[in-house]
Amino acid sequence: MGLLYKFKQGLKKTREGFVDKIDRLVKGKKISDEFYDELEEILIGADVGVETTLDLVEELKGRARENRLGDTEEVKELLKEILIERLGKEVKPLNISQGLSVILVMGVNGVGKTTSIAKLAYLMKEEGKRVLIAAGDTFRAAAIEQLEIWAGRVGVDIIKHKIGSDPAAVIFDAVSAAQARGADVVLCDTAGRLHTKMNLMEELKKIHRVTGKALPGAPHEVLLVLDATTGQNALSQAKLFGEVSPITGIVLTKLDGTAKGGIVIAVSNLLDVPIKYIGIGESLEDLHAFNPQDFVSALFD
Ligand SMILES: Nc1nc2c(ncn2[C@@H]2O[C@H](COP(=O)(O)OP(=O)(O)OP(=O)(O)O)[C@@H](O)[C@H]2O)c(=O)[nH]1
Ligand SMILES: [Mg+2]
Repeated sequence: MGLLYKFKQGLKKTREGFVDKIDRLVKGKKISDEFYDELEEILIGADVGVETTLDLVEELKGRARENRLGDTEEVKELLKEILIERLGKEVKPLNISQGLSVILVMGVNGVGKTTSIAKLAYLMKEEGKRVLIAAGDTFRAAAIEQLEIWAGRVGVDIIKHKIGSDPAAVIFDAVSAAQARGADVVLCDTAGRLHTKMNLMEELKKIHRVTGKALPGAPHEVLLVLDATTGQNALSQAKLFGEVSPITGIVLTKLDGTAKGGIVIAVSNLLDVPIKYIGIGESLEDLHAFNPQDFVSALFD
């Protein structure tokens, strides 16, 4: 099965629930206020968000007029172009340094942090990198076990402490071990839930601080994992976590599970942080570096 085919399959729900509606609209209507109103409805319905939709359609109208576009098929092509422009055109690679790089992975419970770490480890290992995983979610015993199983499947080492121990200490140890073993990357899991929200945020701050002590310049990346199926809620999570630690990239998971993949456009438009990876399934090969051009063409072409 080809990679592109799998990628398209992963985005099937969004293509059917969102882009197919645009196609039907384009086939059924001439350029008119009604056409644009309906387009707005479709975009909002696909979680592009009200603010982003209004902004997007205004630009679309303006440019369609300037370019004297005659039919809705051309408007659809222009929409694709604008989407790619807004999504940023290029892939935003991870900031991996020459020596050891430390990547913290954060997010609320259940969004896909642990799975995404396994998938990232898999991708990096394929690229020939030596990867170490840190079991920084010490809140649940099952979390450590889950990560161990993934590490075994991928074939990378894991550093863990006992349940209930200090996650910052686990990560400190992992960074030291990585230095001693000459690893290239440490991927750090963190908890998504503690007894209270406040504790979690304080804990993440501490992890950030201690990581910098373990290795000057670290963390090199702080990835925030957001679940695409939670829609606009994902945006408020980004705000909350952004207050704790500077986020350097978004991993948007579970795009395969939603027809509202327009959330990609909202996230990219409203957050100052690039989407670096998207998750489109539960297996190891289902994390992809986010490429706006490929994304838009998988949806529209
Ligand atoms: N369909 C689909 N499922 C995903 C994807 N990413 C993660 N999942 C599933 O989401 C569920 C939760 O994933 P975890 O990786 O355990 O999430 P977490 O953020 O580590 O959760 P906590 O440790 O409880 O905070 C699992 O069943 C994963 O298989 C994805 O891209 N697509
Ligand atoms: Mg987890």
